[in-house]
Amino acid sequence: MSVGRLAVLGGPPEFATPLHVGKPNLPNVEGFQRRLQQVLSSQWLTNDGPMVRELETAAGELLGVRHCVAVANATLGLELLLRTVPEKGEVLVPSFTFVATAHAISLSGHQPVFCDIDPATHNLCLKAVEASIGPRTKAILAVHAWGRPCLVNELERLASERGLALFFDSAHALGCSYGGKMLGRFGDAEVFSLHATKFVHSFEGGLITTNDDTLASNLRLARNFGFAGLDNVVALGTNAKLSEVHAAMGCSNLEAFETLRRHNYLNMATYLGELADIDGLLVHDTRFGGAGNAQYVVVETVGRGLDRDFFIDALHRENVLARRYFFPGVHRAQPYADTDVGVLAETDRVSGRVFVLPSGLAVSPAYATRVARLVAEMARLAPSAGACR
Ligand code: T4K
Repeated sequence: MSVGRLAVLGGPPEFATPLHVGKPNLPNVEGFQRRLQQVLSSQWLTNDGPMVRELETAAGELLGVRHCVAVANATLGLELLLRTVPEKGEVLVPSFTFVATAHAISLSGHQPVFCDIDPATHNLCLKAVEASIGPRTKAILAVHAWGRPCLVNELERLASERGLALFFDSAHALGCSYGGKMLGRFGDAEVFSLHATKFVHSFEGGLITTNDDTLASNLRLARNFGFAGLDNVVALGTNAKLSEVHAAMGCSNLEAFETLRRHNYLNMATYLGELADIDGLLVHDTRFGGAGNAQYVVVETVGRGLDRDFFIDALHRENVLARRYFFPGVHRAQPYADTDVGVLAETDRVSGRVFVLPSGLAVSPAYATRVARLVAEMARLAPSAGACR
């Protein structure tokens, strides 16, 4: 299989219809339709209904964690969690993340303090975190970027020594593991996203997981206006509930977890097989030796001065809608850009180098091969196309 003349050189696009990053997986439509019928027949549509409970139980069992609190989305889940930190102050967080991570901190009344990342892993740099701890620091919110587990043990030790809360933004990390144990049980709590673009989704949705009984019951109150009974409001709360239809989709997709992961692994192997030896490009193996879910295919321009934006432009012309996650780094987005966030040299470097390729059920290994060959051809042509810095 060889690629034709690249669209950037005037050829026709390789794909007739757009290939998205994050096209929703729909592995179990029958299961969803059956559950949808159940929801409609029951006329119980939201407010901690049976489908939400089924989702919480199934996810809790998969992750091996005592409490799983379903919420409307991961952003609200993070916000609710951060609101449980009693005193307002600073929360240490990477800037190399989706903007929701920092916004949740701000919306909960805290202030994000951005720490640089380790360029090899794209996760928080432990030294940077240590150096950023000050008298106003209340918590660390670490992100498992691309589902690659952070330095969990080290962060737990640091947080406990310094009396800080430790939360993980595990939005990317459903089904990923650390030290042979599924993520979900670490720190004080973790938050997973079930957004439509995620590996396992519920249209919109999120899961907060924790082994802390008190925290879990406070979060249940907080997601439902603080109601402890029909007329009994015992805490400040909001509406962060997941509806039954959303939960029905979540349950159906969770049943297909292994199928989805296997498919992502196959695509990842295909991409690596085609691109592992391309000079100047690094493909991150997001299977992480079996600890990852491989939902993101992350490529980095690391040599020959290859220009990441050339790949983005050239791929888009082929109808491959590759993404620049997480460009330009949250510290360069509003409302943070106008504040003094210090120097985040690695974040700036990495966010200027990464592009993400499509995977998931919408992409067969044959499609992945074609996409990879386009990328390889682009890398070959880049110097003559003036796409090297
Ligand atoms: N923390 C981290 C580290 C995160 O990455 C995220 C979310 C969060 C927290 C917050 O989680 P949630 O509150 O969302 O549960 C997407 C997602 O919207 C976002 O959830 C995700 N991270 C982020 C990494 O990616 P974008 O900017 O890619 O745009 P979006 O959602 O419009 O979708 C991208 C492409 O997917 C579109 O071009 C078309 C395709 N698509 C999308 C949808 C929604 C479809 O084909 N069908 C669809 O239904 O944000």
